[in-house]
Amino acid sequence: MSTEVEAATTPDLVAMYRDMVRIRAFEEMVQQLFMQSLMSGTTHLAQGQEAVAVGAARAMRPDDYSTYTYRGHHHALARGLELEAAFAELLGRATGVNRGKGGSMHLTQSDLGLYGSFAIVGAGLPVAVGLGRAAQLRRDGRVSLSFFGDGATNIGAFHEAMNLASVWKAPVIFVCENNLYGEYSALRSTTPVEDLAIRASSYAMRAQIVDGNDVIAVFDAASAAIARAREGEGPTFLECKTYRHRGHSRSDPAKYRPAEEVQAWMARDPLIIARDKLAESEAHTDADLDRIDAEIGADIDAAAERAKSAPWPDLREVITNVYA
Ligand SMILES: Cc1ncc(C[n+]2csc(CCOP(=O)(O)OP(=O)(O)O)c2C)c(N)n1
Ligand SMILES: [Mg+2]
Repeated sequence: MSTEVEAATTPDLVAMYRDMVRIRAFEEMVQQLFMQSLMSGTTHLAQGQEAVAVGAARAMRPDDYSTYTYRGHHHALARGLELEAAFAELLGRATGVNRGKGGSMHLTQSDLGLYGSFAIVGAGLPVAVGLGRAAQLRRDGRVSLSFFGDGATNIGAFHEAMNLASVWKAPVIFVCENNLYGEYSALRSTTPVEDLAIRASSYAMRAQIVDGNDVIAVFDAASAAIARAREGEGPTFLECKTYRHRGHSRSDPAKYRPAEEVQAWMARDPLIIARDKLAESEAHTDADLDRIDAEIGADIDAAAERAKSAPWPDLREVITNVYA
């Protein structure tokens, strides 16, 4: 059985720009809500990495699967998670997508193909292989995309998942968001290779290095990998080179990163790259794009306000849907 809704075959840059702006503005608001102590716990923002999530999501079919990490707002929103349900979840409200029990690190909605954000580094990869393998056995044409950081490539589960996916020729795309840093450590201090794509060769797996800040480059690479996976040609490893604008979590000012490095990557902000391309096409003036930004800003403010006034879960719910 295959779905009648097919994935996009040509990139719609305006739509992708909108998606990226929405994610950026969502995370700016999340930062503010944390600073105002309206959210508890911690949060891991992905500002700067929006093009990976949006380019890949736009290449997927609605019934394809995603797994991702504690840094997962961008992946959940890119695949259609509603703003208000996301804000309410982070605020612990009853209207949150997981009824306020998951919070920032666990945005999950199976009917959008969002099979989970995993806080244990590398833990989402074997699950993505299982989802892909199940689709392969059912012959339903679905593919499974696993998003993870550079740090995960030094975890055993990464290697086990890559190996089995290759042996089974499972329809799985391994998407590494190489942002050059693990929790606080530079990749070069933990890893002997600069290009992580090389690691796929141990598993006889096709791999590609992608400009992870160029949403069209990500869309094209993901589309090609997904098409091969659907045709039964097996898994692909995509190494998306990118950078996060902030530190690891809200308590990390990231002082350990050289200022020139930060500046160089800020100049390659995925939103700037997309705006430049849209301006080149002459169909969209700066004023048009500013109008899009303002519209989305208003949507974000309204969704956050609604979530802030949403009810708290009933006390009796405290022991439902959790392992005792
Ligand atoms: C197995 C495991 N070890 C350590 C940690 C603590 N930890 C959380 S995030 C992180 C860094 C991961 O870096 P990376 O995979 O590059 O992802 P990024 O945070 O850059 O998105 C670490 C070590 C963990 N959650 N799980
Ligand atoms: Mg990283």
